[in-house]
Amino acid sequence: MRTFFNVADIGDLNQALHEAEEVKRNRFAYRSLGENKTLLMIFFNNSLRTRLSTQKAAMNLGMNVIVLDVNAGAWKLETERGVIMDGDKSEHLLEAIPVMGCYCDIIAVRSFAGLEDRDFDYAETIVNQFVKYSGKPVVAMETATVHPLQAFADLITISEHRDPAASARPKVVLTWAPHCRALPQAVPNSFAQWMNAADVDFVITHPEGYELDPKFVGNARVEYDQRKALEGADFVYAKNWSCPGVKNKADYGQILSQDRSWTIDSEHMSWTHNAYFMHCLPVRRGLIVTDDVIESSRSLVIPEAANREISAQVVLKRVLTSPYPSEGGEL
Ligand code: AN0
Ligand code: CP
Repeated sequence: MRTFFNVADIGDLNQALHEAEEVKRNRFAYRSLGENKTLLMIFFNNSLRTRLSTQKAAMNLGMNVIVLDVNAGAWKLETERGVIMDGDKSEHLLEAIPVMGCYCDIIAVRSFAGLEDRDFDYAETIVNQFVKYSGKPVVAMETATVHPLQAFADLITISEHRDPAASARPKVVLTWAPHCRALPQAVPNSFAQWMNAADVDFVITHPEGYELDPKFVGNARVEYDQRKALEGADFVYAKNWSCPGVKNKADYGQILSQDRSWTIDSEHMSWTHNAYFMHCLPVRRGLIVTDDVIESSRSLVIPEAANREISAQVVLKRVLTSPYPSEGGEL
């Protein structure tokens, strides 16, 4: 595996889940794999979980890790080609990326959607330049449109908590929930992509106008009535996202609704099949979910975060063991 962006990059999901189980049982079994190898983690945006869990995963594999917060200490980077750089940006991404590539064996990048220009974001303009110009394998730590380390950790968490005695596939519901700031679509996009590939019955619910990009929705059932969607759910995955601009490009990145009736509270959970509550974190209590639900015994938010170490370790292990240079292209 040379790049990690999409569910297809990980191949067979049962095999990946099996590997996750193995890593979790003995996370120090592959310490020599990463010897004298360096992971460079580049952050254009804030992070708690991704930063800590990916670094921990690399250390479990015996890797050296360098972390760079681009906005706290590096030169301000120009991302557009062809501009006269007479503003506040001292360096161009086109030099910075190959320079970063010189110092590492794997580059992991976090670069959120700007939410201003849909085409720029959905073309993955920033991360694709890392693929093109770094000369190194690239791992997404949330790009403009995907957050696969999170989706993989969520899948691991679901497979650990699904009822092994149940004959039917578990019903997993991705529900939009209100928020006060415009957030990217990367988390719901990847969650949908991974759930579509997994052995689950997957439903998406959101208010009108929040339709995710069809390439991520795939064959998932979309139900606009949140109550109907939640009925019989085994897993409720809440997340806010801003308008993906599918129906109306001009609305891209906008907040179209702040409807608090979508906030997950105990009444919402009572409609489900005693479902587990999931969220990738960070979460705003009172907007996305009420205190009692997130603190309940059915809340999986901490196990999900714990599994970020496992998903990252499986991914890094695979990159370290795959022939290099090899397959894998732009997003
Ligand atoms: C980010 C998002 O919604 O994409 C990161 C989530 C992992 N969340 C915020 O910016 C609050
Ligand atoms: N879930 C997640 O990616 O969290 P951070 O933004 O804190 O890394």
